[in-house]
Amino acid sequence: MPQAWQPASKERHIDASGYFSNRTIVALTTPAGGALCGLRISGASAIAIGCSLSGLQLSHEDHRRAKRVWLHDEKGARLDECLMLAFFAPHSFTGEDAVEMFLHGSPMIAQRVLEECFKLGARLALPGEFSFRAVKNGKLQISQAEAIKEVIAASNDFSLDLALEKLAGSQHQLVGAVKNELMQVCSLSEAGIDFSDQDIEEVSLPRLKARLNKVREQLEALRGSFDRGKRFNEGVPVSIFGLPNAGKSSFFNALLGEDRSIVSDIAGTTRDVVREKINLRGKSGQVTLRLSDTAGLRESSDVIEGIGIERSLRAAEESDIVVVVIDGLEPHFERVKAYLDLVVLAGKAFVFVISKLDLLTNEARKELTDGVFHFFQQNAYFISSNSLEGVRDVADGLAACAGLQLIRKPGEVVLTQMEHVRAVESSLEILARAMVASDLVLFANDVRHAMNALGPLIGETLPDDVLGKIFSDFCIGK
Ligand SMILES: Nc1nc2c(ncn2[C@@H]2O[C@H](COP(=O)(O)OP(=O)(O)OP(=O)(O)O)[C@@H](O)[C@H]2O)c(=O)[nH]1
Ligand SMILES: [Mg+2]
Repeated sequence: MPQAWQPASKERHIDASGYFSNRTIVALTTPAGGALCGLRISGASAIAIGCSLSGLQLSHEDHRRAKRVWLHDEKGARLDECLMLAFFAPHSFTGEDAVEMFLHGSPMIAQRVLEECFKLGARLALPGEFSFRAVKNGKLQISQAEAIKEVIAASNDFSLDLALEKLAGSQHQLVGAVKNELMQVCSLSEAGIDFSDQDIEEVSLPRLKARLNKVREQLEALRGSFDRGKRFNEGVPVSIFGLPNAGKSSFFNALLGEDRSIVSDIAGTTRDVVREKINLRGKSGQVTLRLSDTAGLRESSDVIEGIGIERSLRAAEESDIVVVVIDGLEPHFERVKAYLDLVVLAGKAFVFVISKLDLLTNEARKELTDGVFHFFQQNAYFISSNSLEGVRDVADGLAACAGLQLIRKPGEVVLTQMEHVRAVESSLEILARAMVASDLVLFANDVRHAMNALGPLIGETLPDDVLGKIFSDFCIGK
């Protein structure tokens, strides 16, 4: 049978078993080509390789001491002058003996030093293998290792702050506390089984179920955080909404600073949803938006346009912020309002933008401001996508509005990984079963399972291939 066509996966296929080999590993920790280039060696031969390259006799006294040295190859030829630090196990990032060097940033030097390390017995590290070893040796929690990846990949201030908090251990602490509570409920219920002939209130099923309910609330909140978590990394969804020819695509292009959507004076130009990400700098930092330009809304006998309009309405429903663009020359407030009434807009923020400022008299501006206020009880921005007047103000308003969606309570943990949500969901399912358990034996059993289900969030009970997958997404050298 012919195989169904599959799009090429972007995943790198790395044999997870490679992570379990104990050979000494080496990799660049910074891209070569800058002023300096970092190189890290970790494993049993790391110190010997450092000694061989530098001619030094490194001892425990040299732990974490920077030394300025010349490196030479086997034949005594100069490789580079560099700064070198030795770390003795277990006091290193990986928990193994390690050497770090800061070479001059020449790619040629980096290549020569790497090759010399290979000759001396090291192999090139797999992506994230240093972090993997740190986790394996108990130097780093898995959620912290994942946070390193997120810190490096963060593309806006909000996702960076979230990742840094995770790196500091916030997720690990919260999940650890939840697991502890489950463990206690489990122990109490087991004690209740042992003392079932005595009537001890503390270990009675109703009492334990009440205690469990509190844990469920915490886990529910954690599960609910994922939707917001996506907004931190992928951006806050914002759709542009309005009648045909209102100037939606012109505004979209003006905001992006590029000619992304087709603009024309023919009503119904945009058919499909055009999506683009943009980073805006607001008062509370840089924020990412997922912007959608959509088809203008009107009654249309054209089937394709009709589908586009349906998509516009859905895009608005899927957004946190709806930018309503009103044509400054032909505002048609009632029609705009009728379309807004068609979509479920509860909980959304609105930004009203009146276009074509360059063609408006002061009198018209006043009428338009009043009109928006009358129909929508909102203030409006005026913009010209031609002269770009007013676009900066809308951008600032959007950044502020999106920033509000991402505000977290102090210490609030937000999940950003699908695997973690799945683990929380499966734990919640088991806890729901525990809540209707008819006796302590069944109850204790479910609570224990629910506790184990949370393992992936703090790096317990992870099969090797899953571990390998987590680290293979890292960059090499981390
Ligand atoms: N003078 C002026 N013309 C504008 C401005 N914004 C849009 N236009 C013009 O208005 C017409 C429609 O602009 P579009 O951006 O394509 O409008 P749209 O809302 O995307 O329209 P549809 O895709 O058909 O729904 C084009 O001729 C634009 O050049 C503006 O700020 N000033
Ligand atoms: Mg358009």
